[in-house]
Amino acid sequence: MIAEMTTGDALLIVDVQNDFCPGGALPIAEGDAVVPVLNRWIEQAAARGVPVYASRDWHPVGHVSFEASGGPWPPHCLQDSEGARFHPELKLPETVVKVTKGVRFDQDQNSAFDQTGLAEELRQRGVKRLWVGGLAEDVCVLATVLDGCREGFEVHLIPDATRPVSPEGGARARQDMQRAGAHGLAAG
Ligand code: VGL
Ligand code: ZN
Repeated sequence: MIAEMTTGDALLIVDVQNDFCPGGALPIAEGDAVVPVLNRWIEQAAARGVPVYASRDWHPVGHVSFEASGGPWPPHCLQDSEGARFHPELKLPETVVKVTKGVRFDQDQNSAFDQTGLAEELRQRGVKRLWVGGLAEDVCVLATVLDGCREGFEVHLIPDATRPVSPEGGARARQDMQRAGAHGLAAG
């Protein structure tokens, strides 16, 4: 699949941050297992001149998505914290474009496209096809893939480069992504 990356493609890495990996504030089982897989994709992207985008969850103190504010999640990815840093073994290129989200006081932004201008940026760079991996498969990867399809990109999930918060959520997310027209998902 990696061999298919070519001009007009972009690699979009969603929220591969310490807090979503084992030992973090909102750990996803095997979250860190996506890192070596994504490193191979990053290497291939560099070899083929394919741009790399990396989104990050970047919450203010007391964010609306935190339990104490009535949200579903424990505090995580606080701006400038160790937990908000990209996984230390993720080999992001110097040319990586970071997409910061989750900064609003009044609402969460699960999708990397949500009020970030990312769709416009990608179109301006001539991107037509997106290869997506990262965390979590049933939260921010799902929302990003659905928005990417809606925005008219040909979206390919990299199945071994993502992990869900829950297995059931992951199964539902794969169905939803497939229905939306995303590629890379096994039939059924
Ligand atoms: C995410 C839960 C809360 C994610 C972000 O990146 O998937 N999950 N905030
Ligand atoms: Zn969050």
